[in-house]
Amino acid sequence: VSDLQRVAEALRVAGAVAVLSHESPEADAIGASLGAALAMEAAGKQVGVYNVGPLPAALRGLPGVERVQSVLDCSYPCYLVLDTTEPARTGGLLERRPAGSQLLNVDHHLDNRGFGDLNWVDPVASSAGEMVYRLLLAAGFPLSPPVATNLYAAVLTDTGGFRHANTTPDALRIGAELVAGGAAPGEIARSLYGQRDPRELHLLGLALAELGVSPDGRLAWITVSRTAQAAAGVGLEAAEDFVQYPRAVAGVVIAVAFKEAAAEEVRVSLRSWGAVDVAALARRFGGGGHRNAAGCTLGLPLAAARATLLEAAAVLARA
Ligand SMILES: [Mn+2]
Repeated sequence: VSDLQRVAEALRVAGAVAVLSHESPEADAIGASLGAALAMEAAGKQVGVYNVGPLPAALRGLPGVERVQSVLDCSYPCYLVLDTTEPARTGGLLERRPAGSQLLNVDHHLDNRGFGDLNWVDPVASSAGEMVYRLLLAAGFPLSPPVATNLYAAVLTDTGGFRHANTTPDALRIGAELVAGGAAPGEIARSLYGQRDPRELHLLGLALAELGVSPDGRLAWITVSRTAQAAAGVGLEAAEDFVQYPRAVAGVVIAVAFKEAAAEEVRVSLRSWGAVDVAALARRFGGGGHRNAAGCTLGLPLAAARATLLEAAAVLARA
């Protein structure tokens, strides 16, 4: 019996399930959660969806998103945790989980800690959305258009719009199945990518004005300072995808976005092309992620954080 089948069976027999995912969620966390929740509900279960947030505006078009709650103040016999490497990343949602309840861990991160009573971790899967799709098939839960829409949004986001190296045959096949099941690609793309506030683009402009490139051209970075956030009138939630711009510079193998959250708190997004492993780099600074997309947080002032991280990244970029 595979891990997938064990988790599917646990969900099949559960009467009530809490579905959780990581803090600062993107469409994979929320789309996978809502897809699983709506399908299990259609299969007759009592389901709650929980995330501490904050939910970016781009996710507000996902079907059922109004059901996401930030406080988990009742108990369930079964907890399904999606897209989350370790319990702390739920932002405390699991703290009051009753003894004897079942914890199911479904994730595609290589550095997942295996914290569940049952664990299905598949680092080859493109997204948690893809894993939930396979889970629904295995458990016999129905695929409705709202479920398909959420899961399509999840797969689309984590593959960078079917552009990243994790755009596997399975990701594309499942994408096709989800479209056949009622997901509308044009509407979903607009809902996810066509919701920008002009102030967010102003912040992007300020960040791009400080684009840096290493002398050898292999490393590029941008900085989103608190000064820029104040000037633009929006915070870091607007800057989630800004790292794609230094990554788009010709010849670059590692891209970095430095996002100043507080006087001594800098969130770092890392992206790479090909075999360059930025997850290993992120882990050296207490973070994690995937080979080509990772992140960490440095407890340093902005300038020191940038100097420290860029020094390590430059070595990796030359290798
Ligand atoms: Mn994911």
